[in-house]
Amino acid sequence: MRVGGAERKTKETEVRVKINLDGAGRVRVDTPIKFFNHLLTSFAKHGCFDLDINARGDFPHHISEDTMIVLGEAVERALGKKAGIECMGDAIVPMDDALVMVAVDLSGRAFPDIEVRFTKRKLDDLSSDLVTHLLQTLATNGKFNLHVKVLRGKNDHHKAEAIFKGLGVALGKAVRRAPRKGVPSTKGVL
Ligand SMILES: [Mn+2]
Repeated sequence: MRVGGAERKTKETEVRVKINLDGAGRVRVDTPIKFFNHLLTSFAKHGCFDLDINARGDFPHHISEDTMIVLGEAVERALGKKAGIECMGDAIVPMDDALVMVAVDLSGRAFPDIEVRFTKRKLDDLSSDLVTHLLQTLATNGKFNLHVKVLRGKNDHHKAEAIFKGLGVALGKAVRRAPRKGVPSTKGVL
């Protein structure tokens, strides 16, 4: 089982994350931001990860951002040396009117490219401007390439949920074991 855990305690927030990449979608996400919990639960469910998150703090921006920092670190720890995995993964995910593309490469290089626009300021209790910020934070701290593009869609809730489902599917594919690949780079090291 590839399990990674990380913690962070500052004057603003206290966050604990544990992820099992070889899990079965057993999820317990406990933050004060309901819509954020919903997005992370979708992510873990569709990646078939076991995910245990507990986060508290002062403001939703700090709590959600620090959770993504710690989640990125936990994913990186769970991956270890990354030998014998697919390394790349992608997903095109519809959710009614929304259609979203997500692609990841667990390259060790932090490179987020997130293209989404929301019409509403809030996604229930999460500020919509945080979605891009949170995805950037995850890719930066997990040290992977993350491309997200919303191809179609009107409903903001559907767009956001399709992104996090796609993130789960794409990351789930990227971490899948591929023993014949060895180290998944022509450099011989990642
Ligand atoms: Mn911030």
